[in-house]
Amino acid sequence: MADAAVKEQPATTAEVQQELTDGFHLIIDALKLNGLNTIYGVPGIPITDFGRMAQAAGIRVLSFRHEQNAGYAASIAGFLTKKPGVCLTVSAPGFLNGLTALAHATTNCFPMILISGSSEREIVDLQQGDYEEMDQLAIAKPLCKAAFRVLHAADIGIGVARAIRAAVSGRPGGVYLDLPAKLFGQVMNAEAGKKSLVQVIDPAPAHIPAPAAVKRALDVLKSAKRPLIILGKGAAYAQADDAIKNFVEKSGVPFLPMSMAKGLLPDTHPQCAGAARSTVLAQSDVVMLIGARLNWLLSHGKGKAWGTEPKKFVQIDIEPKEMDSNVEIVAPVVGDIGSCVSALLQGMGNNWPAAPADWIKTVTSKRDENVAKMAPRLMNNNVPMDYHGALGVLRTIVKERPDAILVNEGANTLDLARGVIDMYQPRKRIDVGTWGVMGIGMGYCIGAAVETGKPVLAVEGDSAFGFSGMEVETICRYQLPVCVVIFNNDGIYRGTDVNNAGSDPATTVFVKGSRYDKMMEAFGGVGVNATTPDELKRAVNAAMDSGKPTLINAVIDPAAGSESGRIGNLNPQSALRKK
Ligand SMILES: Cc1ncc(C[n+]2csc(CCOP(=O)(O)OP(=O)(O)O)c2C)c(N)n1
Ligand SMILES: [Mg+2]
Repeated sequence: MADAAVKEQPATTAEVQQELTDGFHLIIDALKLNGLNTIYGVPGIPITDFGRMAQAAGIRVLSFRHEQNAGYAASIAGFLTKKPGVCLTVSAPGFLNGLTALAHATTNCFPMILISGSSEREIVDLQQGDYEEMDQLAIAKPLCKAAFRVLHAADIGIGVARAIRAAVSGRPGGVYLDLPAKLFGQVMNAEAGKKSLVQVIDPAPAHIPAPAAVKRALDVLKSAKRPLIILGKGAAYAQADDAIKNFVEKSGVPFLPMSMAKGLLPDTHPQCAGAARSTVLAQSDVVMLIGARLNWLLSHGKGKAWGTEPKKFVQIDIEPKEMDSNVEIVAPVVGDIGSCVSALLQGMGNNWPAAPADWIKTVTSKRDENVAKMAPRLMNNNVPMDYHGALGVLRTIVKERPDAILVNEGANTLDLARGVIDMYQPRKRIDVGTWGVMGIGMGYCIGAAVETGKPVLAVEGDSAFGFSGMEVETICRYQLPVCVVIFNNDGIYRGTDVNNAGSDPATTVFVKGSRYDKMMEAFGGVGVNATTPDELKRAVNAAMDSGKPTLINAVIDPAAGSESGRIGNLNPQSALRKK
């Protein structure tokens, strides 16, 4: 105790200060040493000065209106860069606000570090009621991949190093780093401080797959009569774009991209089976999963969607525990996606047989039929607009601007946009992910714009937007090239629900005819109310050309949507209500 008290004494003379460093500076130095040059957060006790000092030291510190949005920005920064995105919050409530995003990062396998200030350990542990008291480390632990607390300035270097390595190595995920208020002001000898810092060497070591596993997987694939490759967002994360493209093309096998894997190969690629999803799931006999999990998004690999024919699954994943999670995996290939796909490619040799022609024909004709069926709907000029009319416009804009990043959330707005808008480049579509969570919108826009410098187009349900809408001020403040299109159908799923039991509105409807565009104008951005496909087209193109923060209120027919978009079947039904 006496020791700590001495350490916490502020230095008194300029001479002494020169020889000392402190927690504030060591954290900044540790982050910078490891190339973590951006922080997303919300200031307050005990991290306000830390944010100021970090900014002064050349770290980009983006200040948000709510920690959850800062956390989502950090999580998507992790996905886009393969470096942990850093979110910084105050104690208890700020920490809890950021925690949703940390859990989201872990669930989606995005590397992220949530750094939260915390209050005095001796008071927290005795539960004596400190300012924003909470045992944050204990609460974070079950929701992230790893959680650490640093108590001594001399341990900051190793603490930050552990956090980085835990976030990015193996299957990436969220890491919590607890920094008690007292740590920031702790002083120590500057030279010793410098020596205590750790530059993480090879933070995400390659996991090379076993040759026997690679051979087994290729043998199964070769034996298939109706093979299918499913690309997941793990494949997009890997940044092994050329190897994946070469492998898929050399195999000749139809591929199905999961939502955030769209664009890894263009959705217009001749082998893309996106528009024949039900056919390929039901009829394939061998399915190779690359960085995709057999979770609910793939109906757990069984049941009606997968048809009645027996299936063999080959799975490529860095996490051995993923194998056999839902169904038997006959050929598990454990390793990082880049190493695995390169090994597969090499193992194919030069005489790999062409994919069975009758199967390719089945898939292609189904796909072409579905695309042709959809085409006239996308060109409709209905007023009020329906989803297809509005999405047809956005589809063309993304085709013309393939390097723009598309952010997408909502129910109908999500499910229909995912199907309609073709992607052409890897990691250009970012959305609700594994949980189907609402609220990622503006955080993702900011994270994507900051990390990539590319223009961002957000396609948002009016409900979805509401979860992070206040961040339009942040977008305006940092002058980010973000165009937000709100599909305003007056509510959740539809704007037509009525409550017959009283005077309150139905639970799924919002104020009719809301003008979200005015929110953007309030902060100096451009607001547009678009009621026709043509108005929408002009407004989005102007926004993408100018790079000015823009919000377009796209007025959609309130009756156009369906309950829960494409996943209405997941709603539990009341037997009583049916009577
Ligand atoms: C954090 C969170 N809360 C609630 C939900 C439930 N939910 C699913 S979609 C949705 C909103 C759908 O409405 P909107 O965004 O307007 O899209 P629309 O179907 O109307 O196009 C909600 C609230 C969720 N997925 N995530
Ligand atoms: Mg809506």
